[in-house]
Amino acid sequence: MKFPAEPFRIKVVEPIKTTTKEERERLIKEAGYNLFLIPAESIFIDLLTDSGTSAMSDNQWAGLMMGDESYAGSKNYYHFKETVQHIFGFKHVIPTHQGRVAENLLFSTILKEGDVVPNNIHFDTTRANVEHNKAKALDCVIDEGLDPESEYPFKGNLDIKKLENAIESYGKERIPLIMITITNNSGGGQPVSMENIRSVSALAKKHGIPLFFDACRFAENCYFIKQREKGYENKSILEIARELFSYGDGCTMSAKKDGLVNIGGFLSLNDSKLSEEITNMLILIEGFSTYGGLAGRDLEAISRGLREVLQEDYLEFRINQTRYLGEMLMEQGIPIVKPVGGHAVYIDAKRFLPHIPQSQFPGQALIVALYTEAGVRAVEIGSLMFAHNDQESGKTVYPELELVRLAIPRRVYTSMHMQYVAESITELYRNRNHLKGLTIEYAPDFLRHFTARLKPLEN
Ligand code: P70
Repeated sequence: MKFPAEPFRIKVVEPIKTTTKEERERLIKEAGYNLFLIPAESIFIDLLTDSGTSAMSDNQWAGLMMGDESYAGSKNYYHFKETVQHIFGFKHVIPTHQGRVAENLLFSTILKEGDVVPNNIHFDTTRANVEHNKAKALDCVIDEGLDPESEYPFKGNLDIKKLENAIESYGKERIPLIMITITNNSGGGQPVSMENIRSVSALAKKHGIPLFFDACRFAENCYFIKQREKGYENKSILEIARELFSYGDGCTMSAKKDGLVNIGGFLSLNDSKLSEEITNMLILIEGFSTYGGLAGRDLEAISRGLREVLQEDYLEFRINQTRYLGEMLMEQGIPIVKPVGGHAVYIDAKRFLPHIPQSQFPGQALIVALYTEAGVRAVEIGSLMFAHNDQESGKTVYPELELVRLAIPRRVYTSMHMQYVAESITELYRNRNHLKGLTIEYAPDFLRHFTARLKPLEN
C-alpha cells in the first residue's frame, strides 16, 4: 500500500528516551508485569491508548490562550456548547472531565438493580459503570464482529435479532436505554453502519427505549461510512455525523479520542428532565454546569478539536496510517483482526500464541514481551481485562476475543515509527514459541487490568 504521508509538519518536538533490554526487564518485573505501572518515560513508542494522547494543533494551542477561567458562564463554555450542538444536534450539553464521568452520571441516574443495557460491545469503563449500578451489560454485536477473520465492512453492527430477543426476554421496563459504541472499541475499532443505526433506532422507538451513543470515535466511524456505505460517498463528515446522531436521544463522549484533546468529555441529550437531574449531580461531584471539571481553556481546545477532527485530509491520513501498520503485519502472516479498524490494530493473541491458554493471559504475555524486546507499549484487551466470574454458575467466563491492541495516538507518531513497531512484532512472531503465560498475584474487584500484579509461569 501507499506510504501514508503526514498532512502536517512538525513545529515542536518531544524527545523520546531509549532504554536497554536489561533496564526494561528490571522495570517490567518491578511493575508486576503490568504495563500500566511502568513509568512512561521508559517507553519508546507508546501505543497503550489513543485516549488523551493526541498532539494538539497550533490552532488548539492558540485557543488555550483564549481561556476564560470564570467560575460560571465562561465564554469558552458557550463556544463548546454551540460546537457540540452543531455536530451532535442534541438539546443539552453537560461538560465532564472525561468520558467515564458522563457514563457514571447517566447510569447512576437512570439504572436500577436488575436492569439490562444492550450495546454492541461495552468497553471496560462502560461495562464497569453499568455493573457498578447492579445492572447487566449485555453485548449484542453481530457474529461477524466476534470473528477476527471476517472481512465484513461494518463489524461493529448490533445484531437486531439479539436485540429483539433481549427486549422480549427481559422486558422493555428493564431496559432503560440501548447503547451503540462508535467505533466498536472492544471488537477491533470496527464501525457501525448508518443502516444498522437506523434499524436499532426504529426498534428502540417502537418499544419506547431511549438510544444513546458512546461517541468517542464518531468521526472515524463517519469516515468509514463515507468510504464503505452506499449513498454517503459525496456527503461531508459533518453531514454524516448529523444524520447519525439524529437517530438517537443522546450520547456520552470522551473528547480524549475524537475531540483531539488531552482531557475532557461530555454528555449530551434531549430529555430536559433527565438533563436537569444529571446537572444537579454534576454540580455535586464534578463542578458547575458550565465547566464540569474542566478549565475554560480545555473547553476551548475541545471546541477547536471537534471541528478539526471532521477534516477529511486528517481522517484519510489517520485511517490509512492505522491500515498501514496492519498491512505490514499481515504481510508477515501475523494474525490480526480484519479489516483493520480506525484507531488501532488488534493482534489476535489466541492465534499468535496458541500454546498459551486464556487462563494464562496470552495477550498479556505478548505485550510484556513486546515491551521487553522493543520498548513498545500495547494493551491487552482479553482475559485480564474482561474475564469474570459468572454470578449464576460461579465459573470463570473468558471473553470470546483475546486481543492485543496497538492504539495509535492522533498526530503523534510518523509512519516510520509504525515501521519500527511492525518490525519489532515480526521479530517476536518468529520467536513466539518461547513465550510463556502469566499468573495473577494481586487483582482488585473491578477494572483489575489497571492495577493487577502478575508473574511469569515457569513452564
Ligand atoms: C481506550 C480508553 C475509553 C473509553 C472508550 C469507550 C468506547 C468510554 C471510554 C471512557 C481507555 C483505556 C483503555 C486501555 C488503556 C488506557 C485507556 N477508552 N467508551 O484506550 O472514556 O477514558 O475518557 O473516561 O474507549 O480505549 P474516558
